[in-house]
Amino acid sequence: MTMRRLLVPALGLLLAGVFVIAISCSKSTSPAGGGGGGALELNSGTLVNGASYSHVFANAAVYGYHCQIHGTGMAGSVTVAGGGADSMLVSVGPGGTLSYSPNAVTIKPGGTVRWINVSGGTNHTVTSN
Ligand SMILES: [Cu+2]
Repeated sequence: MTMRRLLVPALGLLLAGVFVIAISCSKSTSPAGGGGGGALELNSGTLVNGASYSHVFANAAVYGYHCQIHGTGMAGSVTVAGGGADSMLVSVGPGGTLSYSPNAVTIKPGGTVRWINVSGGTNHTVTSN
């Protein structure tokens, strides 16, 4: 009888504890205000004609990017791997085209890529996919 009197409140406390843990878990997994993804690897903002943007890539991976103004039809990639170049220069919008040239480059970890808008008058961006 006394055991049962002790067990019922103890079970109640245990269930209350599980409930609180469940609530805190659901809170931690839901994104807060659309954030939580971290900063973009590449985020040049608007590059006017003649403007350039440089980025140092610390880690080996393939980094896809596109132009936020013209969409994913204007896209390129940076492969960061051992044996790659120290640095690369990419022309943005050459000849008025919606393209990056070269649109695929390979650099080593710690290497730098510099993009320069050579469009002659069209704004572009370099933005991670
Ligand atoms: Cu563009």
